Amino acid sequence: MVDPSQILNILVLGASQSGKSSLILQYVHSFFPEEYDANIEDTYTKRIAIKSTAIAINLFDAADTGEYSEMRNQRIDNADGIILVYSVCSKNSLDRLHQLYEDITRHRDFLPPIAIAGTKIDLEGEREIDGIIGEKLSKEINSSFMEVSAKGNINVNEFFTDFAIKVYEDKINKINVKENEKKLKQQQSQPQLKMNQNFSNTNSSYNEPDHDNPREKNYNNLDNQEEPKLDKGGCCIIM
Ligand SMILES: Nc1nc2c(ncn2[C@@H]2O[C@H](COP(=O)(O)OP(=O)(O)OP(=O)(O)O)[C@@H](O)[C@H]2O)c(=O)[nH]1
Ligand SMILES: [Mg+2]
Repeated sequence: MVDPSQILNILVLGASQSGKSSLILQYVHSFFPEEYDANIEDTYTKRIAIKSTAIAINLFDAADTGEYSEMRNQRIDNADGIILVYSVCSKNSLDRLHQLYEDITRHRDFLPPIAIAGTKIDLEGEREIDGIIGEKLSKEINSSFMEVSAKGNINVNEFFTDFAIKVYEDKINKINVKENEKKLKQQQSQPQLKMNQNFSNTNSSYNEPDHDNPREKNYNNLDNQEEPKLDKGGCCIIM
């Protein structure tokens, strides 16, 4: 069975035409599509090694119709990490990013790791958003941040790899916390069981041993063969 920590489900959200699909395709297939393919929803898998462990990263490329989507909400629920993309050449795409972030916080009580990508930095002459603005936003929402370009293949690998490591560590932590909680519950239920046993023992009436009774003789013989078990509370040792 595959260890669940070895699969990272990462949701990629952002305004239409912000550059989500191009970014994912550059990372997964080292390819920049010259033709614009609108609103294609797809899942891409990239396999990498993190700390010598083989990890499969599933990237969900979510089309942004701007409308309510039950599917998107489910993906927000199930995501181990979320990437928010805006284009540095589009103020509208940054506004949309704010809305998407609000949708996420409304939907999930505990946020997964989030990373912001400001893309299309190869189009420096068309820039509408300064890098400091993206940086500031990422600090406000406690996310990672990098400016990238799918077309120029700038920072793409670094952006995804750094984030995957963060998501992986977060997932391992969550799994460990769950396992510890499970162990604690088991430990808490065990003394309860012992107490119940002790309670029933103290309630039972004690009879003088009848040494002529063959069943009791048998017990005595067994006792003699074994070391007395002193740690079993509530029992009396028959000498
Ligand atoms: N110059 C430049 N153009 C880019 C870059 N990334 C994407 N584009 C262009 O921006 C347009 C939209 O890119 P997509 O990757 O399709 O954007 P998207 O966010 O997937 O769009 P939807 O699927 O409609 O939501 C396309 O024409 C791309 O060629 C980039 O890094 N630099
Ligand atoms: Mg797309």
